[in-house]
Amino acid sequence: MFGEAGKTKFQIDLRQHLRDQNISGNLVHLLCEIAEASKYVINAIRTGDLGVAGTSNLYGEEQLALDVLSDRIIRKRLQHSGVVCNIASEEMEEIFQVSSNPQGMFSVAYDPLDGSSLVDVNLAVGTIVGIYQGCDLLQTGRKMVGAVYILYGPRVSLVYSVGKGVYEFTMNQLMEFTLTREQIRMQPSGDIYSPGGLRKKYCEGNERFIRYLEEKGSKLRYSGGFVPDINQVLIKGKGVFMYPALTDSPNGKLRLLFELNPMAFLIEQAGGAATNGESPILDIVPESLDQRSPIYIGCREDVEKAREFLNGGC
Ligand code: AHM
Ligand code: MG
Repeated sequence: MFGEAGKTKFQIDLRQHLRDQNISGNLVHLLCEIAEASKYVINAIRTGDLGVAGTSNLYGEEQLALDVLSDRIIRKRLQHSGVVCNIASEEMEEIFQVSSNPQGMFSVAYDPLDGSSLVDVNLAVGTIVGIYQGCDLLQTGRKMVGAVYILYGPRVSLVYSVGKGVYEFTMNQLMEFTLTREQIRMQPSGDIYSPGGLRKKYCEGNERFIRYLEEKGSKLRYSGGFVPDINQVLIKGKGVFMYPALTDSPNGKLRLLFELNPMAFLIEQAGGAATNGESPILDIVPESLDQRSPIYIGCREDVEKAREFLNGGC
């Protein structure tokens, strides 16, 4: 029999851990609400219809696409959390203002189910969340007070930072998140690379960076899911992920608010770096909700090398 005092660090659950972190009760509450929402998202992924929106289930009822359903699950939690004023999601065209809480303490930008096109082939997907103080969402990522991702893989893990290092929790059989890694740190450079986009559309600088990585012995590790690909780089502590500018999309594919800023926040907190090729991702001032940017993210020295190869342009 173990009482609370007899718990090892691997039995500490998310709420208890957050309470021990000396952060505001409201932020603890918000992070726990996000974690709760993810339990419904993983349930939807595991049991939901694989069809697209508009298809019917066994009973002839219309099904929602998983990304739409995940968006609703998370938005509802945030909306009723009592601490959020503005919500932006990759699935919504405009900011959702929480009318019951116009002076709320936080605003949240999230991608409810990144990589949703991988669900039909049963590959890992994830939720990505960035948290800002106050009601302004168009701030630099540097101003975030917290970032979280949840990876729905063979296991479900939650990685978060509130600017005090990076922690990983893993869902147990009781669907509780228990602490599995603390103060995750990245090496200065690594031997994994994860390159998004079509290679024939790379610019010369990016192509030379890829050749540099291959020559130094880096292995290609790309799943096509941003969350699992970043998780691999972060947890192994080595490597670099990129989604570069392409000849027909100079801003790449991934979105600053919903995808890049939260990941850049987490990777920087672990001692890594993230750039668009010129400046840190976290220093980009967003002009619109759906702004995209190229990204090079991972070990500090590898990201710096990317910047050298791109030399201010792509
Ligand atoms: P999504 O937001 O529509 O799911 O797209 C984002 C996904 C990322 O998970 C992944 O890094 C990228 O798109 C992969 O794109 P590509 O197939 O062009 O390499
Ligand atoms: Mg996405």
